[in-house]
Amino acid sequence: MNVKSTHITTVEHAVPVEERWRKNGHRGGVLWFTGLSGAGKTTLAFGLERRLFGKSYQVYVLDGDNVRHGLSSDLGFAPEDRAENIRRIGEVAALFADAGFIVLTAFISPYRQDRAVARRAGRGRFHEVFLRADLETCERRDPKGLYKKARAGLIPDFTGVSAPYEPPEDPELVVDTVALTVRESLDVLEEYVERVFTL
Ligand code: ADX
Repeated sequence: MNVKSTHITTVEHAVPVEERWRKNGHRGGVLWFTGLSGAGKTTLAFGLERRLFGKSYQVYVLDGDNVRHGLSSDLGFAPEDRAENIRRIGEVAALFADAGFIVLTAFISPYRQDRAVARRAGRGRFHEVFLRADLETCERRDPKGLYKKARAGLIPDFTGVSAPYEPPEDPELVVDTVALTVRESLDVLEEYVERVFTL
């Protein structure tokens, strides 16, 4: 990663991350959801946040549509814009993880290279979760009516229609959201969180 500034240093935090973990009762880290639009990223991220919050976890969701209204409001969907979007989210998620949080990110993040950048930012606390659902199913779900618009030629660079989705090659977790109900998917995710973020 290129750093434009010169004459900058890095300072140590006064509170070591392990102390934050002890206070929270769990480790921090990033659960990075990736998958097609309609695969279930938003539903499962917010559903998992609700469940974990109820169990006193420090947890927060970063969601594509929300972040694109603020942090990434200057970006569109061309490959270089998506790369910058994912780079920013990767850095923000890593900061949240450093602050002791379990961060759930819900972005299509269709390019392997961009996800690799986010993984590096997460420095060993990055867990890639592939929400697997075939295009046909996602298109049938079409929760926002966007596939219909994309097929009508109204949305350029639409993932799965006129832009690619590169599935993860070696994700930490795969959730098949076609075979599983929302509740079953949340059970799998909750179990994973309890396994990897326990002190
Ligand atoms: S990403 O590719 O950069 O990771 P991100 O998750 O932030 O995408 O945004 C995806 C959301 O933006 C979709 O859920 C959809 O609501 C909306 N969207 C608008 N245009 C597009 C497009 N061309 N391709 C994909 N999603 C789009």
